[in-house]
Amino acid sequence: MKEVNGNKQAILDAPFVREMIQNTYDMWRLGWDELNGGNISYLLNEEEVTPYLNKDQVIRTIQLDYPVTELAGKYFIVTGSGKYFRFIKDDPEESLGILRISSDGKVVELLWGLEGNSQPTSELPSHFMSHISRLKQNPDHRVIMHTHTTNLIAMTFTHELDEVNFTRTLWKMCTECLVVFPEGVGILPWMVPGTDIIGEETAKKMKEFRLVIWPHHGIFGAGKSLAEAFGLIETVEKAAQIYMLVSSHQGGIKQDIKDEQLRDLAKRFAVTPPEKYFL
Ligand code: 2HA
Ligand code: ZN
Repeated sequence: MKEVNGNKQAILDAPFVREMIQNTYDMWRLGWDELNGGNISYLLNEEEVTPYLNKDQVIRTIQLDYPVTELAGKYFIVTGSGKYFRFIKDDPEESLGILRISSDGKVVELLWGLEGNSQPTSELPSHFMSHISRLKQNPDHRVIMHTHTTNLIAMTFTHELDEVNFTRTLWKMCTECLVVFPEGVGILPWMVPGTDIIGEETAKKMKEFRLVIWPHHGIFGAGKSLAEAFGLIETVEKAAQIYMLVSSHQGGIKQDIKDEQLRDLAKRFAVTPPEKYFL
């Protein structure tokens, strides 16, 4: 669709398409997204998409089994169901889709991509419900990212799944963690993925947290940009990696960051973690 001068620009050069390709490939390279694991949805402004497509030309509609009236008229670029992050760069038109939520919130209108009758991510309920939650917290919110971070998944087997204790452990693994996610991390019980119920539970946690852990599965991250959502997840995964390293070390942990040092950090970096994290 390369047309210039008043016509549509090549959509594969759109910054949001380039960013989706770059992020999904980086996520695969980090070992987070094996096979078809992981999914992303990225809220776009109408002005961002209209240079690249005719917004009145709906390719097909896809029924939602839960209405998302709060998102009516909003545009998203999403990853497709069953697509391999490793190969999105080779086949973006099949692997990615630009959608608009209909005015009644009951269907999504496909405007570009998901060729070959591809479907949007199986985790669409969790994504849309989480967007609704995060937009209420922050009008600049734009991205929901789900991925299978290796060390974090490992940690959900060996660490108790209490949100306060889990957060405290992560904070103590790398000095800057508390500054990056001062609100802590939310944790769901193990649940079947791809369902409305896990979507509702994830979205409830997203009122308080930008990071929600699905034990033995992976993580949901939210951000104002792909870079921010990725960076949050990357930071938690790094802390989890250090936890797995130190807890498998024969000598065990000999010293760590103390609570009063966490308080000093919060003060220095002007973040206000909830008091529940300080024992
Ligand atoms: O296969 O990660 O949770 C995509 C997923 C589902
Ligand atoms: Zn998953």
